[in-house]
Amino acid sequence: MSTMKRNRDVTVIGLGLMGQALAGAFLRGGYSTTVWNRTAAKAEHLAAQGAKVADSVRDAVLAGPLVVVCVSDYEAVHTLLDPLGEELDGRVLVNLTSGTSLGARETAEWVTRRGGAYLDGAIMATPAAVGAEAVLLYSGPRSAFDLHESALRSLGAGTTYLGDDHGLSALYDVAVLSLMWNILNGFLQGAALLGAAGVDATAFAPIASKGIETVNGWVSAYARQIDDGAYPAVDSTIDTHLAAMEHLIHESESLGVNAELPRFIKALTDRAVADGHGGSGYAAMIEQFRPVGAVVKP
Ligand code: FVH
Repeated sequence: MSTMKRNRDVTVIGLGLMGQALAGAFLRGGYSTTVWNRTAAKAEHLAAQGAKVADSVRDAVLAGPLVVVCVSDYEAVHTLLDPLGEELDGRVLVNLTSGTSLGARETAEWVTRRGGAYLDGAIMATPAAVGAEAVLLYSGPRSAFDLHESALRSLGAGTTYLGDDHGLSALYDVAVLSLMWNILNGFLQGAALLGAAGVDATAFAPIASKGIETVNGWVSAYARQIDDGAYPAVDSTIDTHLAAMEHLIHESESLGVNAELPRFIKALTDRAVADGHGGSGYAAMIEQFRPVGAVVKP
């Protein structure tokens, strides 16, 4: 691998909603920004802001030492980059396309074989937050992150390096998506229940926010219990939770609200009780989510 150089030239490949926001943030940060997109028209307003528009993916990659790609999926990433060879030698490729940890690790091997360094990234924000408060996660070689840290920081105040394992960004990404959908579905279940009694979702919203804050306050202590593999019932036992879940199911059923989600949660909880965790704290439910036969750190 050639010596990696740092300068103020950056490339952005993929100018969808997110790619345009990324390129705009680099331009505002004073970086000389080269862009390329399959549909060339999407580069026009960036060109008006000072971006250089490359004629090909190859020219875009050759324009600088830091190449950021953000397209729909990994298939598109490979469609664009597989025809390249030595052009990646000595460059850092940062892939901000959403995908899986396996895809990230395979792409890392592919880039490394061509003499480049690979950082996988996850954007935990909408385009409007890019260049401002956005959280962006990176994983891959520390040296590659360090080399381009200041450029990457111009994309978001929440820029975070996770570690050498290229798969970590994608894993954190899906972990946070899981969190988001579980919280949102809980809110929607609650809004449907109250809606059945004529209560507007806007009336529920402040109480829902307080409930989310309360749960937020439990996360650190539960994380410690999960890492320790011991789940003392500091606040409430799983048996107590189970009784409340039954109220939720009965209310939902009697009001004609969809009860599939609470029934599923109760089914998991029944299994935890059957495994002997009725008297444990809620963090013991982790055992219903771990892969079967997972080895827990001592
Ligand atoms: N937008 C968001 O809020 C989320 C936030 C979290 C992370 N995501 C991920 O970012 C990736 C890109 O998302 P996007 O919002 O920019 O998506 P689009 O606006 O739909 O733009 C898609 C770009 O991908 C290009 N593209 C797709 N397929 C190909 C292909 N086969 N060859 C070349 N380019 C391709 C597309 O090109 P064009 O249609 O304009 O010609 C756009 O540049 C994504 O992984 C999100 O999960 C965003």
